[in-house]
Amino acid sequence: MSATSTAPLLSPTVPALRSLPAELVASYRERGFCKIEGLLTPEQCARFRAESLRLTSDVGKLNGSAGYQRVLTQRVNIWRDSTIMAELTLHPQLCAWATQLAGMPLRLWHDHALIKQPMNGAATEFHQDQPYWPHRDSPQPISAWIALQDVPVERGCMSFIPGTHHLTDLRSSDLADPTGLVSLRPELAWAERVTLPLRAGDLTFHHGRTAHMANANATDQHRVAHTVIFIPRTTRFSGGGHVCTNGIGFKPGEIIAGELFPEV
Ligand SMILES: O=C(O)CCC(=O)C(=O)O
Repeated sequence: MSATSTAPLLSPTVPALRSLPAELVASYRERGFCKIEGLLTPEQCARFRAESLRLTSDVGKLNGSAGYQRVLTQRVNIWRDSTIMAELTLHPQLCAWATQLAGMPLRLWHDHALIKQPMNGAATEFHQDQPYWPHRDSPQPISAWIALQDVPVERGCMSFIPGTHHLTDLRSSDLADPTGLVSLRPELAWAERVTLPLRAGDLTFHHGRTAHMANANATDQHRVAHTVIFIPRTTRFSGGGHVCTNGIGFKPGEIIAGELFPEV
């Protein structure tokens, strides 16, 4: 740069990215989850919440078994249908934190709106995420779960079982079945559980193998969460079926890549 040139000014509306403290990263790697406060302002939450509810208002009529619909109203890859939700899914600070925690370059796997209807009466039972996915060579998948309104325990916040991301041999369990994960590993019935209520705009990150659940929503308001799932750029297609890869034509062993799975 010449002595007379000026450095470009950062737009005042784009805050500089913040790094996470080393202790928090170490704790995430050891326990498989962490909580971070203050990703979004109340105004941003209100905008994303309204868009999420708008785009999920007819989802219940479209898909899912009755049992599953009671647990969650979900819309996968909402970022592809809404530039507003894409702003959240590809939020630079969110992507930077995910990359720092995973410790490797990532791409988007998918996002979803995850809504619990008022008084839905059904918890999302303990499960690991990775067994549902058609992936291999994917050592550090990481999910962000962002609260778009206050989520106290009684509105369906998340709980995690520390250290379960080290369990690599489990199969998928039914997230409407309270005995599902425990039937695979009975000792998990006695494991420590960490429950993390969140204020609007706060989030948790969890490893794709960390066992987690969310309580039923016992309030008269929707519980609106937005989740974003990132996978290492090394992740290969295993050949299994999944709504995000069905029909794309990946061959088993091929790296999952392309504009539907952007690098972040
Ligand atoms: O929001 C929920 O009820 C469950 C979320 C979940 O299982 C996940 O984000 O992986």
